[in-house]
Amino acid sequence: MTNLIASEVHDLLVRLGVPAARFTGGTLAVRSPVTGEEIARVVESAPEDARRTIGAAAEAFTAWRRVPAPRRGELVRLLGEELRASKEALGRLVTLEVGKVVSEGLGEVQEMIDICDFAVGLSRQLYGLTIQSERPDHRLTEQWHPAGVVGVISAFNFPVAVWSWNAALAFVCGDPVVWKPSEKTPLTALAVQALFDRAVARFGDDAPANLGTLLIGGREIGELLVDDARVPVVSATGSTRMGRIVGERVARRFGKSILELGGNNASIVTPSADLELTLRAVAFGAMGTAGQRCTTLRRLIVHEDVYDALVPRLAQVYQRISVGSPIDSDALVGPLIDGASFEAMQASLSDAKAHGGIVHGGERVDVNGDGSFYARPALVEMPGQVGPVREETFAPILYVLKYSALDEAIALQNDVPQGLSSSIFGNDLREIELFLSGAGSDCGIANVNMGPSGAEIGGAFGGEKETGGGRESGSDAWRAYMRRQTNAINYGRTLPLAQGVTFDI
Ligand code: UN1
Repeated sequence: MTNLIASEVHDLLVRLGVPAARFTGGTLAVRSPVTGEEIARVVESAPEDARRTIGAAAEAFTAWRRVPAPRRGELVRLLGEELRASKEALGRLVTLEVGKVVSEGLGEVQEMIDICDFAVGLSRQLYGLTIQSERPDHRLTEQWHPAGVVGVISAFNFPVAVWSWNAALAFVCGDPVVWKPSEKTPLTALAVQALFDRAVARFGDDAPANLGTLLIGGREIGELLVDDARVPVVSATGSTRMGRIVGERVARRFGKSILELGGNNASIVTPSADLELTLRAVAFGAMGTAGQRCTTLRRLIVHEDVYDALVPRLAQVYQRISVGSPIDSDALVGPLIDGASFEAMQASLSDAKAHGGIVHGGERVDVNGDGSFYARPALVEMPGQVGPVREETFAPILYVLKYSALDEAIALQNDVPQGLSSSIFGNDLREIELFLSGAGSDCGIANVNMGPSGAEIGGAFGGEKETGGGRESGSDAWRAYMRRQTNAINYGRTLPLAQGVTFDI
């Protein structure tokens, strides 16, 4: 087993076009969570090289912003083609580097393809407004111009899709991208970079050199992007702790940040819910990706009338859900990313017990020996929203709370520091609409009769409060990658001033 993963990873990387020198003999050791074995040693970016890369991106901007947006869309179309052609290989690499089960590894690449398609269409739709002027013979309008270099800092759990949500939009918007992936997942990033380079080569000469580049390294490399005034937009995905630092530092130099941080997502199960559908949705939402999505369902708020019909059945599902290797079993739950993640899970479970929680599951499952960390997902019945229930632990823990009135459930759902995603299960129109109203969920995403995870790319993705407020992906999220310019045009022969001001010289 041990050498098999490493050699498959090497074969895949070479097949995807990554030179072997990039991932052998470097200083950054990469481990597969599937077995814990070391699978590569990636060459890291020196700070001086990183600064040069940022400078080169700024140089690329001066050319790329002049390429018409629909033509820029053609590059993203070619990137989508490369991703389609390499979906199996890249999806497999996601599975090997992150431990996602096969369908989720492939799903991640599909998400990349989808955002490319979206961005291609968008490249002809970067609309501004026409505004009625108060002055005669005047026209008032706004247009959107490219913003400049976009720095993308991404997390291990969606090692490639998050780049694509940002990059596909940034490229059509006229911006170069410098990407700093998680140091836990540089291999999938190298593969995507190779696919992007291929798309650029097919695209032709009007793509400047260094339009999309990669920085490999830890925190200090990310900080270079955060602090560099040549990077007007920084998009960062990860913990709230990280986002607070990034947001403050980018703001200090008046850059803009797009922050997609922690989630503590809840679902409310009302008395009118279809419990079969709810059971399946909760299982996927809470245990899919081994609880390592920022949209993972972490709190289940169940009405007292359906609690006994739902929660014991859910506990049974937790007991029998398959936990195992994503490469040689059909298990639905793969490994946690590393030992630190398993320890954080155990610490939260102990804390939950200390606060009166009843824990089902959560124990370590031996799948591939000591170096890998598989855990049975945990279902924790809690007496109240206390202790770890208010925090995001990036592991499969679902806290269950009971409620009796919907107002109370909505208040519980909102009473956490995070505000990413949420959902409600039910068929009572009044309850559903209240949940979706301004007095309902305070999250960036609010779903009905499905869990909080698994968003499509067509909608804006992101959340409020400690989730950071950024929006990525669909809807009008593209605006964050451009700068708005308001234009007032006088086509008359006189000079009427706004607000009736006179100034006769
Ligand atoms: C994340 O967990 O960082 O909505 C992103 C979802 C996915 C994206 C998750 N489309 O679950």
